[in-house]
Amino acid sequence: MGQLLATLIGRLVGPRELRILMLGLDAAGKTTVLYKLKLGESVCTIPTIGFNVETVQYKNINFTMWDVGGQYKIRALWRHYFTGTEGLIFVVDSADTERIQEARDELHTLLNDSELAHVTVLVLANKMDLPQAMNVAEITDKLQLTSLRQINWYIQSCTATSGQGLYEGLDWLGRALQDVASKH
Ligand SMILES: Nc1nc2c(ncn2[C@@H]2O[C@H](COP(=O)(O)OP(=O)(O)OP(=O)(O)O)[C@@H](O)[C@H]2O)c(=O)[nH]1
Ligand SMILES: [Mg+2]
Repeated sequence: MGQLLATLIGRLVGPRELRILMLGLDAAGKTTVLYKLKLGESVCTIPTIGFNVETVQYKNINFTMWDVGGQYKIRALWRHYFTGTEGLIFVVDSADTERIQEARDELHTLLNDSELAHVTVLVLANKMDLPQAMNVAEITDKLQLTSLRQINWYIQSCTATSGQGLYEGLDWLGRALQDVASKH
């Protein structure tokens, strides 16, 4: 009986579980984001072939983050990770002006998929430490975020290598998904 009560209470106040999918073009910084959050360190990455998955606990939420490789040839694999996704973190290299349209196309294609149509989206405008980085307004415009009328989205500038901006992004995502949960 005591154990049952403990389990029930644990369920009520225990950490919330959220399944997060992290996508974006190759070299946007997804794996750097993941391990900066997990380890608090900027790790030396190699291009991801396949995926990394880690659980990041922050403010009573367990974010299970799936970081899937973004190289063109393996983007077809992204859809295998859609099921059950509550939040999408779309990572963009803010300094890559040449590929921002490609990033826009990939994001809009993702959100046209019925499995992701109701997902909550955090765009991480990464690599803000680079001098040529576009600002948030410019990236919002280039990604055509304001055309996503059915989607609850937010754009956060960040630098994955230093960690600047990452927890602000998680704060928004946690709150936005809390609102979704409380409506059901
Ligand atoms: N200057 C700068 N470089 C960064 C930042 N974040 C990541 N990088 C670098 O960008 C390169 C690619 O980072 P990854 O994290 O491997 O990129 P990815 O999105 O996981 O790439 P794929 O696995 O190929 O999809 C690495 O050399 C990182 O060190 C940042 O905020 N600033
Ligand atoms: Mg990677």
